[in-house]
Amino acid sequence: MRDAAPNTIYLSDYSPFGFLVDSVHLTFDLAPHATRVTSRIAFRPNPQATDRTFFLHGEELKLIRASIDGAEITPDVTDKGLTASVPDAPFVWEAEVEIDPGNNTALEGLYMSNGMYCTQCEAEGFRKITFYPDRPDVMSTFTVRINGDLPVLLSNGNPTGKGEGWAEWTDPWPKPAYLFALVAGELLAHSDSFTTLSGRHVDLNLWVRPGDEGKCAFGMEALKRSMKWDEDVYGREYDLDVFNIVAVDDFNMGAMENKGLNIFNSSAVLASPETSTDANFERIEAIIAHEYFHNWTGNRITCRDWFQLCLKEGLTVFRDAQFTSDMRSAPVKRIHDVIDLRARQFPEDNGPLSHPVRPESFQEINNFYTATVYEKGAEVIGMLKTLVGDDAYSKALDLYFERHDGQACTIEDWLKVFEDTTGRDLAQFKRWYSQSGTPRVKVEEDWADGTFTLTLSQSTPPTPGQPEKLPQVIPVAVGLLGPNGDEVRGTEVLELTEARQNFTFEGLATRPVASILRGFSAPVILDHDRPNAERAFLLAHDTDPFNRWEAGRTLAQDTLLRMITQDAAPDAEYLDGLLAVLRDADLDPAYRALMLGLPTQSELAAALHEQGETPDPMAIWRAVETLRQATAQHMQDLLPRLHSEALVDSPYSPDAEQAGKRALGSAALALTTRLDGGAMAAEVYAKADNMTLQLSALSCLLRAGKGQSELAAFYDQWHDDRLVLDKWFGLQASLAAPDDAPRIARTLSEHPDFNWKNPNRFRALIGGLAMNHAGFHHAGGASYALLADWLIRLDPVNPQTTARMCTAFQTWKRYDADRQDLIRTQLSRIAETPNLSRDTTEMISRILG
Ligand code: TYR
Repeated sequence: MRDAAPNTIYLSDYSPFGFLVDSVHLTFDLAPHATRVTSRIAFRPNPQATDRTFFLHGEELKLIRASIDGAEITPDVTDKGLTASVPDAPFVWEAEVEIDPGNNTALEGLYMSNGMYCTQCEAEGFRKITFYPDRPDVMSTFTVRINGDLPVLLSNGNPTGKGEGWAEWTDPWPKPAYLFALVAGELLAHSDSFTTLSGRHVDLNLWVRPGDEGKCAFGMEALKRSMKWDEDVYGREYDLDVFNIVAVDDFNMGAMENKGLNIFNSSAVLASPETSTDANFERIEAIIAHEYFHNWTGNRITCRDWFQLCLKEGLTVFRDAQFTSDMRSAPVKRIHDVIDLRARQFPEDNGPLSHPVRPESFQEINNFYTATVYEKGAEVIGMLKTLVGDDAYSKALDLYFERHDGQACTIEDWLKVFEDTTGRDLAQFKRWYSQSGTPRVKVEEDWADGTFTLTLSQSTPPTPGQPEKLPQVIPVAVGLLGPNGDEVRGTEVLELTEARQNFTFEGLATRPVASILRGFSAPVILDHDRPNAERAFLLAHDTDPFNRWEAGRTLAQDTLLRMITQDAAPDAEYLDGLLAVLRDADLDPAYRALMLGLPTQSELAAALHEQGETPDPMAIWRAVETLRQATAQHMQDLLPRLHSEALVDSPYSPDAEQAGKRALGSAALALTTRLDGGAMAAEVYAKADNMTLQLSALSCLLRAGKGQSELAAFYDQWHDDRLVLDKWFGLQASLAAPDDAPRIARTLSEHPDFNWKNPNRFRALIGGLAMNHAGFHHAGGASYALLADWLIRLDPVNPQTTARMCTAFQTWKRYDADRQDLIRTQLSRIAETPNLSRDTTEMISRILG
């Protein structure tokens, strides 16, 4: 579908660049407001291309001079780049430009953070550094000389020269410009080394600002574990003599996989027991692994164009999830991922921002670093692996690395290695990449004469630009349980390929209970109308840990929906089933903690909307409160035992075992707080010697409407630690009672520590409010207005973070007419702001629909 937007870029318009780049030499003369960048680039005509227009991207650059083969030229420069006439033979392009990193608040290109120079080039930031064909299919080797009066000067590749006030780096591996990086500053290294499978010695450094040295050890260990794991599991070795990681405070995303020089948001790498929670440690380990794994899936093999983003991101998320499963608990990791998918990807896929895993058009690529591209992209790979089997998956990956090393590839290339290794036709499977929306799978059961029949039907609702959907290949993992809970049929993968299909199981003595979509074998919404007694049975007996958890989740959701719509009382089957699971000391504490979780209020709103009801955020909030209270009462006698099982008496370690105990302890503390008014939480807070306990106790108190003195003490203790202070902002906004939330958030936004230009701080407060479902949807619309005020204010400073935060409005059409009016007013107000960025313009217009 072609829309009218003039800046829209289409996958179908792809054509290769007219020239190849043989080498790039860059010289940086660093100065905060007048950095000079000199480039010498060897071009040659691309025999594969027909269009020989010589266009180089370039934005916000002051051109000082340009030459071709040594002869000065005057190119045609616009605000997007330049064109010049060039020889029909190899030639050398030279240019000198001036840029202003000190005033670069968008954090794309070369910018400054606390006196340190750093870069962010994915997706299209390199064009803010110098004129260049800034597209991922143009790959070259880079040599970089940095002149600057700073002790640490870093770029990609290996160090090849160094002196007073300068350093030179050479990256022997051809790469696209989005993987370029430069860092300069007063930094300290936490150093270590790793010897690869074939004996290459690699120096590892984690560079941080003075004062942060004590927060590096965990990240370094995680890096070494990642390097080893990629050798063991994928046979992938590191390919340079050094691997540098730099922590930076001002960063739009989590981290960036620049070749040999990963740049991390400090929140995604710095960790200590006193300042980081168990969840922070786990996330850091996963992000370190993710960026490291990109060295093969992203860097050695990159994307032909940005429509193929899932080629590197979906695969790398899948790989980091495998890593976490191996390092920690596989079922717990799977449940976490499904919770996250439902919280972030499902709302996207079922609202105005829905887009395919491989989008077909965009205006601003930064708006497509989404949960769909990343997380659904990873789910698609998981399904592929389930369908072809583990061995075939390994063979296909080996072929992928062998066939495509050094290339910029497409999803077609990716699927072809699977077709070539397995002989399987993946044409229908490919729809997972092109169709947007979450498929619904309806389950019907039949039992006659020893034969159990499952009828599965699939349908996907219309999404923007895609009114009609075709059936997809959906792997549905199924197991059957007998009446005493024994598994009478082990897990089998049914392949649902048609709109409606029957699957039969013969020779059964009694009617089984089916456990369907085990391990969440496909990212779909299951519609299975079955008695709660069966769900309770699965909660007690399912041998598949994911589905056992899911049975509890479904019961919880069902009772909450009936409490909301029919004023029903909390369901006894749910409460009894939960109690039995929590009592089972043989079950992993982390798993039991997950069992105590509930669907989010936003998920409940989606479920109501799906049933044709208009969700009332306050009614949802009250139902959740009531159910938590009933759960606390029901578990009253068990809580002391849970607290003692959760005790950790050895020194703090972020490992899965200890973290699991603390998770159970926190979940139990939340329930205890509902019974003792916060006495125990205050005690835990006072004694806490790590951030996990401190934060969980503080959360319990705030949720109970208490904890003001603890909150003040927390600020006094931590106001100098920017990452902990983010937690202080986030907690208050996300946990405020619905009626207080808009006022608390507004007051915090006037706090002197609300450095709103720092993306972490902005996200902590404004994102925290957006996560507070009933507070955000407060009836008067005060939170909507506050969010819009801040989006309008941030947009000229940092379009990327602004555009991403607009997603808080994406579910607006679920709600009542009054709320829709209030939100529409705010969306229009943003849309009408003069000079709104391309990023935010695109997001708002898609959300408005
Ligand atoms: N490629 C990064 C990753 O590992 C994400 C990223 C994307 C970071 C764009 C920054 C950015 O501007 O997922």
